[in-house]
Amino acid sequence: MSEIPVLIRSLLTTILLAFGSFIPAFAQTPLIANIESRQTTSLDGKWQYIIDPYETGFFNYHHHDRAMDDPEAYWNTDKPKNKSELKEFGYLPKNSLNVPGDWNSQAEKFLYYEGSVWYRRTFNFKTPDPTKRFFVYFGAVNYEAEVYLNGKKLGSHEGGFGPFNFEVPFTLIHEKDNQLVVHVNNNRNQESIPALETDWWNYGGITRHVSLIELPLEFIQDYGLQVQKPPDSLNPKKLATASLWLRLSDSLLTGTVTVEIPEMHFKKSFPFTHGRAFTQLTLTKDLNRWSPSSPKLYQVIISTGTDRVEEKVGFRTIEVKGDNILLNGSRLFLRGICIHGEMPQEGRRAYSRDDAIKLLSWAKELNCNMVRLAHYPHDELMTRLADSLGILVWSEIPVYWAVDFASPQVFSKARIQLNEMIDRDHNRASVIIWSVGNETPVNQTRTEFMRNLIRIAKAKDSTRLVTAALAFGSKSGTNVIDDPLGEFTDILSINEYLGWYGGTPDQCRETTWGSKYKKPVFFSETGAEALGGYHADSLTRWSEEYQEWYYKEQIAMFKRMGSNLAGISPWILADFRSPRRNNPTYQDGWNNKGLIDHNGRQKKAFAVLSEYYRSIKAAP
Ligand code: GCB
Repeated sequence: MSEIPVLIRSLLTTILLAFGSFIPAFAQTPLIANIESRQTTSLDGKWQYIIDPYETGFFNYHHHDRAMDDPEAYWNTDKPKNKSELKEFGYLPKNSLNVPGDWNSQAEKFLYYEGSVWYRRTFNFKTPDPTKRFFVYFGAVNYEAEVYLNGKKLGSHEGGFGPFNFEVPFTLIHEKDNQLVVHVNNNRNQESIPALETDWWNYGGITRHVSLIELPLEFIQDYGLQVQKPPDSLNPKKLATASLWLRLSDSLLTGTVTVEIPEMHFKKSFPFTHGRAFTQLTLTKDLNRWSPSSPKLYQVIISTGTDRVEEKVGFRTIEVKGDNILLNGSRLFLRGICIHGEMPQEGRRAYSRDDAIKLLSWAKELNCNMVRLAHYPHDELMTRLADSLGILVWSEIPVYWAVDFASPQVFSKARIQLNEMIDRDHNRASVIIWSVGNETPVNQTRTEFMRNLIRIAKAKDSTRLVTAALAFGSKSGTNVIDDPLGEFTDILSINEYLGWYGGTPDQCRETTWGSKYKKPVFFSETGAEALGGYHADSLTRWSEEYQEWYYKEQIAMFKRMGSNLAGISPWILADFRSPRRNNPTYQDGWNNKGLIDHNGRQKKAFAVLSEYYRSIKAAP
């Protein structure tokens, strides 16, 4: 790499060394891609906490902001300087929470808690190396996070499901007893994304993994590798062209980058300038394209003079032609299921690899080739596992129901969450659909808001489909999909509950579906509740038999639609907690539309859907 940035960097390092104690609040730094392939130190485990509903850690008794060095500020040390000093806060091992994990499921006092909690983790570190850069990385914190290390603010982040990282000047890291403090607040708010109303539990806390990343001074920030669309994809035996873009950590950098795909005996070097590069790669004619029936991933190594990342990449194309979705040029029917990021047996947020394995194995058992990860980006472990299991993914941001569509600030929050979702997962072959929201009310302000999100998603990633789930009421008879947002989405995604919210399931028999737009029609939701283990005749609501009947009628309706239907993802794989579900006999704080109940047991409808999917299962 060129000499100038190295000089600038060492100058900066010297300045930081000299003025280490005056380090200002650092802004959030661009997301570092593929932290799995980086040198990291895990900061998971037990974190001590203080519940702070009055925000005493931030404000004094006249509600003035505490100064950074205020000894009563909760980001500063809780150890009194001497035996006379007053301290009215403290972190203790007896008050500990597991990270990753939501707080609600870890102690009874947290179950309904919405508000502010301070987390603190102490750690030791080897002597920090001045020729390295350090970042603290969070998989997700719900909803707001303010991060401090050793009494200095590193930055803040808003949004409960996106990854973020802050740079840590090496002068701030000590060998012993580093104090990482995170203030987390999960209050619901009309100016947030999502806003006040959701049909899921507002699990608070540091819900995903935390790590300290160590990188060279000049490193590979992000890259994207995608095989290009047809005509190649029509003939898998033809040479395939892929495009590769690369962004370095610093916009001043020039140098050479090398990309290798050992299994294809592929190696190419090309220059980068201004910290960026773009090139076309001609890949082997025997390229094995990624699909659910053959989820082939290739090891890809990208290196510069100073940095190297390894990635596993699947090559596939996804596109829409008329009312069909094509994967690698062939028509695809999506045998999907919606999933919340929650483990029903434990009533908690999903966070581990075992959780991801459990959820996606259930989807496999259902004969699915696709999952809709509702209603927010799930843990990266899910999309990475979907890549290796061959499960197509719909990923969504929580622009859910009624957010404040007229507010430019709210739009900017939605845009940030959309960018974070795409930034994290744009190299996942499994992810074929970005969804910019769910069941938003039909009016012009909302349509403009959503349309602008679609524009952003497409500008950022032209290789995937973009959609939004549209609410469709529950009307029997002739239904025409005419939501004006449908003009801008790649596929028409409809949430429909005919026979649950209104009428009985037999209404499906007289119902037909048409559309104002010639685009693939996808039923992104349909479902009925059943309390696991409750049996009665099929006309009895809340029984497993009613749900089973509902699925039979819906499936018969889907079959009648024939090739006019591009797929379905019924609501939902497993029961999940929701404070709006207050029927004391059949719900008691749970939405029981799962095909799997709170005990992990399959309800009768599971077999109905799984048999339907088995009967239509064909490659891909
Ligand atoms: C919907 C929503 C979903 C709800 C579901 C229900 O349309 O998109 O978040 O949980 O209905 O159960 O009513």
